Amino acid sequence: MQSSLFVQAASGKATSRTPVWLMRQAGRILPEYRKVREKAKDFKKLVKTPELAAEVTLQPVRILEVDAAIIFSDILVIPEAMGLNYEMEENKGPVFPKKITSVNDLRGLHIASPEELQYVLDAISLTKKELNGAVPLIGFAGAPWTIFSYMIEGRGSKTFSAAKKMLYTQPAFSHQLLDMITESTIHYLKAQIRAGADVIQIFDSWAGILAPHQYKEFSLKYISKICDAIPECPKIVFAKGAFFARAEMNTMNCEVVGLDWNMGIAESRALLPDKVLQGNLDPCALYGSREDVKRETKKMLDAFGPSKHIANLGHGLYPDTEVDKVKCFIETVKEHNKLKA
Ligand code: 1CP
Repeated sequence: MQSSLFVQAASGKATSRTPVWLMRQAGRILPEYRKVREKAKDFKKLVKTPELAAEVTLQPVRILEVDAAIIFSDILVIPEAMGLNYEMEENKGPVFPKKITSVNDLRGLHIASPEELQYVLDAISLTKKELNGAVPLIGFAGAPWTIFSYMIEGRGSKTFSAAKKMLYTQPAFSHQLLDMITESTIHYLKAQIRAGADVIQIFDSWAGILAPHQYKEFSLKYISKICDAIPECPKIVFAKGAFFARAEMNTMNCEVVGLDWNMGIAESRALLPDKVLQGNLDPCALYGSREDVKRETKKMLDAFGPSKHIANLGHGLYPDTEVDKVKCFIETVKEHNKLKA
């Protein structure tokens, strides 16, 4: 797998063309996914059944012909393994029946051991076997700050004000919980790599709601700790909305930095000269016509240039995106670069 286009690019090496994959490539945009999802009845059953998780991981490789697979799971498996159970409400998203409200609640939590997430590791081993070297497999975890936010809020939120309140009112407790999540995540990611993950991505989906000084203290510090602890494979850090932290991210121990669509490409190159960049087409650009998709994709590719780039969206695919437009995005990336080679 070291020789694959995607791993080469993620390691900072030159490639014959830009590799492409999409965040949330496995999921509701594919009718084939919805069928398996119906069979599994609920989301957690799908995540916890390695055969089904492997099947939906492979679907975008087969149907969309992306250059990498990402293991089908969720970032919320970590809080669950630490002792905080979540439920996935149909068409609503994740909900924690019990949430963390004070330091007393830490008594019910522990640092997760990889055995508690054996179902993910089994899904990774099985997927690797079935991929049979076709494309590499990405393992992933949420960044400690994003996981912390869900554990405090108990669900998604527009402002995450309860989680932010904790940082202001109980910083010592916040650090204690962030440390536990970080330790759990390091063990978990290392186990994913042992099970076969070729590259890992850290999702900091709620990075952008913090002020820069808080982001440095309560998020970047912990992402750095994870990156420092994992020399085994290339690491991608995607911190949605953290445009203010790009200069700091250039010194972090990761090979790739993911950009969202708000982050200017030329400006990001200047702030992150040592990193491979991943991204960053607005997922809404895929609502346009095929011509629109081609034009927007080429514009993005030209702005990044032919090297040190992994093509992706600036965040996950929206569920109502047409499969044909996603294919158009992928084909454009593959062809545009071939013309240049
Ligand atoms: O009905 C369904 O099938 C549930 C929808 C769904 C899916 C397909 C959820 C619920 N999670 C997933 C899978 C998933 N989640 C993957 C693997 C699929 C792939 O990428 O191809 C990954 C990488 C995630 C990661 C994840 N889960 C993130 C980080 C990435 C991001 O989009 O920012 C986050 C924030 C979550 C939490 C979560 N899980 C599901 C939802 C709807 C949410 C977001 C809730 C919110 O808005 O706060």
